Amino acid sequence: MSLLEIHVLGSPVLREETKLVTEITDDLRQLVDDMFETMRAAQGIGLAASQVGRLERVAVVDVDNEPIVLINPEIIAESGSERAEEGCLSIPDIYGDVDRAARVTVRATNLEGKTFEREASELLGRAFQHEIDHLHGKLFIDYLSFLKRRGVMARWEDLKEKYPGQRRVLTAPVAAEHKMTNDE
Ligand code: K1U
Ligand code: ZN
Repeated sequence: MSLLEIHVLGSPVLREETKLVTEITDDLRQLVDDMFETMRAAQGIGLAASQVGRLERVAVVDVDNEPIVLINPEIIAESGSERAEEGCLSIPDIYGDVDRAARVTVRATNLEGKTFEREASELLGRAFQHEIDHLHGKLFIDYLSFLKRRGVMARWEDLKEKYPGQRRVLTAPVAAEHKMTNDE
């Protein structure tokens, strides 16, 4: 498994429409493994392929220790509305309140090629919507009011200097049992 670089706001790939996956290949399985590793290293609960510079329509989500792979996901039903704060691994240190459907039903394919449907609310439902948006080139800041978005973009002008090449380079978390102590 490898840690992938995460593209940050301003990288054109984040605005691309992803392409339907037509075949589950070893390359796709590797991508999914790497995406889970990258998502965990970044302490996220989801990650879409476009965030790591790939255009396959695939995302991973893990809320409450249940890893979910979403290949060609679509929202087939939604109800209600709920506002909650969101962040994005591609826009570090920026947060904003976003109105989303309170409950969604997602249809997707898993890595075994099986189509499944999953109903979700609360954080899982929000993560599904956030990741599916990524797969269509949409970011949570697109939902903010003109004034809030203007504020976000002004802050990002300073923050973006930390990400040369519009990439965020992660370091693997040090496993607790391998942590160096002063005695070593
Ligand atoms: O796609 C991404 O950028 C990952 C993003 C997804 C997300 C889903 C739902 C709400 C906000 C963001 C994150 O994982 S960033 C924030 C995060 O790690 C987190 C958010 C809420 C609770 C716990 C962690
Ligand atoms: Zn995001």
